[in-house]
Amino acid sequence: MPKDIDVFPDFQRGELTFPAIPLYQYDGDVTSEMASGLSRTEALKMLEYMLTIRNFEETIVKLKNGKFEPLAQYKFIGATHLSIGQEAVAIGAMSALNADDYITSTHRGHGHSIAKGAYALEKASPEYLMEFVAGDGDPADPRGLLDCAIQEHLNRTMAELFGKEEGYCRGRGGGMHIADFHSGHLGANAIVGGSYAIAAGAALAASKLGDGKTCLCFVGDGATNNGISHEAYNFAAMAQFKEGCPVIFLVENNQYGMTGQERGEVTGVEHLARRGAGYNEDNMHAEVVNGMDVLAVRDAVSRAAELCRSGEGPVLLECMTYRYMGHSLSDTRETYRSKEEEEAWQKRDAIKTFATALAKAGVASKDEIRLMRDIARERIERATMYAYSATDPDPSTIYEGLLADTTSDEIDPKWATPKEALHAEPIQQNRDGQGRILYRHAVIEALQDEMLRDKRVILYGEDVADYGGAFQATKGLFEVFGRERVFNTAISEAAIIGTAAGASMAGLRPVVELMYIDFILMTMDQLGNQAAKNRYMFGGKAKLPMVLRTTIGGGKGYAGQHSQSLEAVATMFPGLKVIAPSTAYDVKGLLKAAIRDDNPVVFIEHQHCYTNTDAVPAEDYTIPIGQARIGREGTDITVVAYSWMYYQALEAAEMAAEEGISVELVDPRTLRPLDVDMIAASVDKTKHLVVVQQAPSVGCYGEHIAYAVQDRCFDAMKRPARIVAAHDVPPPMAAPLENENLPSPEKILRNIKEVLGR
Ligand SMILES: Cc1ncc(C[n+]2csc(CCOP(=O)(O)OP(=O)(O)O)c2C)c(N)n1
Ligand SMILES: [Mg+2]
Repeated sequence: MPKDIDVFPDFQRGELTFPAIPLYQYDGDVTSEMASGLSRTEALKMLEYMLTIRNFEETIVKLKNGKFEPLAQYKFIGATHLSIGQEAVAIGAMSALNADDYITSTHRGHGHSIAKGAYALEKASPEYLMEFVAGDGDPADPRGLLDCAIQEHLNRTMAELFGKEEGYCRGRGGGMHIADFHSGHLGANAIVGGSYAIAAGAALAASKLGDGKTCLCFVGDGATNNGISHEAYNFAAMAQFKEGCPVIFLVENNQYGMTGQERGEVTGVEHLARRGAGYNEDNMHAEVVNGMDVLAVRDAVSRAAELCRSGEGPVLLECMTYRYMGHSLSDTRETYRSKEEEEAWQKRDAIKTFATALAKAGVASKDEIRLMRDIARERIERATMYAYSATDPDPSTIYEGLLADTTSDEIDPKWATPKEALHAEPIQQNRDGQGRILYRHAVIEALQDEMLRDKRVILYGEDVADYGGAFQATKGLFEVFGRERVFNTAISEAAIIGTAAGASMAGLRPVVELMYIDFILMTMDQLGNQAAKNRYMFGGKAKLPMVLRTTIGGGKGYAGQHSQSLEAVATMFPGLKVIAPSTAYDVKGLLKAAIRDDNPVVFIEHQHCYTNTDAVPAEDYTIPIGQARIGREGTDITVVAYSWMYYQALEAAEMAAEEGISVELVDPRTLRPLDVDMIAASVDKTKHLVVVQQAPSVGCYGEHIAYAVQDRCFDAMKRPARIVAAHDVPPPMAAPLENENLPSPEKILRNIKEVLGR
């Protein structure tokens, strides 16, 4: 049915106009805020935590320079991106969010982490605090208990910077990758702009789950020019999200990327907030905020969170601030900025001005402020000594935290999709007399089963909705589940994967589609640096139950950019599982297992297999990820082939049989983790190995299979393994060239015979 969106313009003369973007509109102060509800305690907390962040960062400077006296000899390794000068942004923003709202952060994120954790603890229950301090506090003394919890929070933060087991991420992440899932901190990101889509995805999850949460995405000014910012802004602003996408993009504009300046140098705009006008009719509610005024930031973020909660997100805030130190401690700043400029900003120092305002309003005396400074110093000293004497991770635990060993096989019935939520009767696949259906229908059946079973499973990607996907492998699901669960995205491959990663960290189980695996190269940061790493880097604490479905093509004259077999681009990342089934039976069982797995899975379908048929039980079944299957038993040689190449190898095996050669054909089905045991057992028996794959020979996954098996079976093998691959060229278009390029049954047979010396 055609969409009901009218795309025919009226061609009338006119002009496009945009609502104005407010600049520095806040005109409150301590007195006015207190008159409208800010308590004295809250006001003092803001100063206390700004002082805590400042002292934390100054301690890193001292540690690095050998000037932290108790540890003068200590060698502080790791990055030193400090946020001295920017404290009002972190504190203003976090004081405005709810305890369970999400944030994502940046390489300059110590302040964000301290602020988020502290405010989450401020708002936590005594039971939670007792658990957080592992029984160290006294529930009868709430102030003491909170103090204890704040100290514990600072200890864990500092311990992470020291790379210790007690750190928030067990020393796997360090200062640039702190995450704290207790407090909704979904992780700092050392890839500039890397968290844009993660944040939009977490907000998508909050909106779909209806849990009322908002996600605030801290990004630097430099990050706003990275491609993912555009994709994420657009994703969050899509008109089809009738409930809005509750994400606040907070640009912490400290005036410099590393040394490049957004204003006047590397962009053409005065204010990055202006970009909001490009994404939706209300400019994403963009505004420019004085980031040196903690109350102005608090006001702006409170309003932004309110907009998000009332279904009007996303929001874009640009907070003007300044980093006093260099980009890192190795940057002396002299080549790109003047002392006068630094002094001008320091005159507006957020801590000094807020302390003065508190004193002037009679909220805190000078002595009280001095005392707060001392308390901050003492807390950070304790945290530093704690971190120093905390435990170094044991090298034998290096794999801990890489993959989750859990699934959603057993789920609470509350997650089942209620019948009333369906927009149409579920699809029944037509089976022939032998129970066979198409490979593409097995995809649909698996998706539908899992979506019925668990309403956290949603499906999105390019053209997957009304059109049913470029290869019709999602056909009908939009009609059954509606736009809430099945929707089209813009052509934004990086955002598709990044949002899926973020959504999976925030409670959804998204399945997303990339039309061709060739387009995976558009997503490398989101797949390789974010989805693959976010569990390990954050100490094994995150779960990312997401599935990226994609397809391999080839053999259709589509040439270099639509015919590649790029599975090795996914298998190279620890933290991902990769599946490439050849039969419809395996598609159904493995796709269901992938959706239930709590790890990110890349699920590779093959365009040539979509119309193959196979007996596929209509009942629910899963196939364990990581188990190969013997497709044909044999005794002379083992051939390993997956995806479409399985069929080329099968034909070769049949031809070989006519020449008296008995081939054992193994389909690994899962590439990562690879079932080396089954392949090795076969090779121990046959003593010969040929690996077949569609990708070119250099840097291919077949090299890994050959290596892993030879490493186990060297003594049993009579000849080295042979890889039958495409030529080392991009896929050509012309049929004679493409035919020459793809491994054919004849070519496979020739190699089998060579390996056997026949
Ligand atoms: C994708 C990417 N490109 C470059 C870098 C190197 N780098 C680290 S921080 C930084 C500057 C980032 O500027 P901004 O986003 O304004 O954040 P700020 O450092 O000012 O807090 C650069 C270029 C990186 N980490 N990631
Ligand atoms: Mg910057």
